[in-house]
Amino acid sequence: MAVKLYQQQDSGNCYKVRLVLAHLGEDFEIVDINANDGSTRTAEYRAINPNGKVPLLAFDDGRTLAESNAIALYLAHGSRFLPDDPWRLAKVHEWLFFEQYSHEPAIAVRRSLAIYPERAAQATRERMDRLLAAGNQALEVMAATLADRDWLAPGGPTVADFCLYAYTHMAGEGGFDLNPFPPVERWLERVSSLPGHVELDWRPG
Ligand SMILES: N[C@@H](CCC(=O)N[C@@H](CS)C(=O)NCC(=O)O)C(=O)O
Repeated sequence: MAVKLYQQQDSGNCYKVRLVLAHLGEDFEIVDINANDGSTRTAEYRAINPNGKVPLLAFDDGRTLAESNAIALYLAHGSRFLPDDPWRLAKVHEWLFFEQYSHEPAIAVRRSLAIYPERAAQATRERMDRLLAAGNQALEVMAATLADRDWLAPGGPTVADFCLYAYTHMAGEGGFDLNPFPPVERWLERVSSLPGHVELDWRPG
């Protein structure tokens, strides 16, 4: 079934989906849409995603799926990147929920405040300090797990690694220093060395 990915190239949430699709070897069509200039908030776009955000996966039978981590879980269903075993699967979910509540809101948001000129006015010193502390705490949690195993969820690489890789590998753009977290640096190297890996293919100008 043909699938379209509505996305913005520099968004880590969208990169997660491209990364999962690349590992699965699935074809897809890209529809670029600017998430910074209001294009995701038009009535036309809200008709397919009422939440007005990217990424969005759209199938040719009219079905749509939003939320990057839900998309990753759906795409990876039945593949080697999503365990059947209930415990290992629960650990994948644990990391994906962590990513959305404790990681992305700090690391991705600080990055967007740092790199998008249109968001600069919102980057107050107090907010940036708070996001730095919260992001470092998330990195500490990852480092503690990765100190004694290779992948976030036990048993091998899963969508948890792909989804957490996205904003962790661009944390430097948000002013985060990964040097104090060697297990995280080694894990980034491991994820990017997997066969089938694709780069973000965008750098701040
Ligand atoms: N929880 C969502 C977050 C998606 C999200 O925040 N997307 C941003 C781009 S990274 C967006 O579309 N922003 C446009 C807007 O909120 O108007 C996910 O994981 O997919």
